[in-house]
Amino acid sequence: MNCEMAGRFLDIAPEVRSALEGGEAAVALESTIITHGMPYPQNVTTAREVETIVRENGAVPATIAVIAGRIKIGLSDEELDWLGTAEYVMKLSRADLPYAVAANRHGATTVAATMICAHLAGLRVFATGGIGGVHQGVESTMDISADLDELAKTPVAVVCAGAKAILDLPRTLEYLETRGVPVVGYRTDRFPAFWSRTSELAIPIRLDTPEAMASLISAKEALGLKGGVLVANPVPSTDEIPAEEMKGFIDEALAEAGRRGIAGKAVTPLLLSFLFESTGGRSLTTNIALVKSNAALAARLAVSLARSRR
Ligand code: PSU
Ligand code: MN
Repeated sequence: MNCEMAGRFLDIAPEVRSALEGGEAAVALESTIITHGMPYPQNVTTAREVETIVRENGAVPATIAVIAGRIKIGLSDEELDWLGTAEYVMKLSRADLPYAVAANRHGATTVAATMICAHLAGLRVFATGGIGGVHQGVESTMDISADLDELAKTPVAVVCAGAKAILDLPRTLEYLETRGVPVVGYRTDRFPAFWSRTSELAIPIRLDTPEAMASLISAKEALGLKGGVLVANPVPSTDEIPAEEMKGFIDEALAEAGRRGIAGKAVTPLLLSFLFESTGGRSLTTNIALVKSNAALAARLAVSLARSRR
């Protein structure tokens, strides 16, 4: 555990604890994707399948959420089921986490909050779908996801399929560079755009194996550089929705959010559910495929990191 004082707020599942104590591979998984990112029942089915994929690739899964103020590192089957349909579950980012803990609330952790909890528990690798980023229209809204600053602060490697293409991707990459976050493309020369394998943007660093990524992470630690690493893994080509095709749907979704005056935390969940409807469920199929692919890569990275520590 990385913080003794925080220990009293954490419930680490026995399987996760023994992996951590034995220096074995473990992968953190977030819960906002379950409560605010996908509809029921696909959310629960996907969460379970993702845990299985992590295991098949040699690591122990640790899905993270806050239940009645307790930070759970690893959820039981019952807890996962409950989360899939529960009401009054907060969407927790860095700013919300201490309140949820102090007030015994239920909360699903975003990328930022999952990174914080993973690090407290001693986990170094985390798989998600797509990180939050700089929103389109940032000039007037100032809406920049806390995920980006977290990547600059907290030493966890986050495996994603890029940033969600509803965002301002060029500014998201610029911001990550400003904050000193290494952005690594896995077997790609382009920054992936979540539902699509490529964007116009060149990837800052390309690496083709989990071992090479583990070496980068170890070098970063040895140099005393704070913060995480972002690993961008393009969605498998069989499941991608090409960017040209996705653009029309995204523009419609953004216009709808504008008409309804949606702001703050509600923006990303609304856009995702609008896209689910307008693409006739295709956006969700792609989202599920990319999360699974990220889970497999994260597990292989965790295995490689664990080996290099021995
Ligand atoms: N990946 C997905 N679906 C999601 C998310 C990630 O495939 O719903 C969530 C993550 O929890 C991420 C959040 O942190 O979306 C971003 O929210 P915001 O833009 O409000 O920071
Ligand atoms: Mn935001």
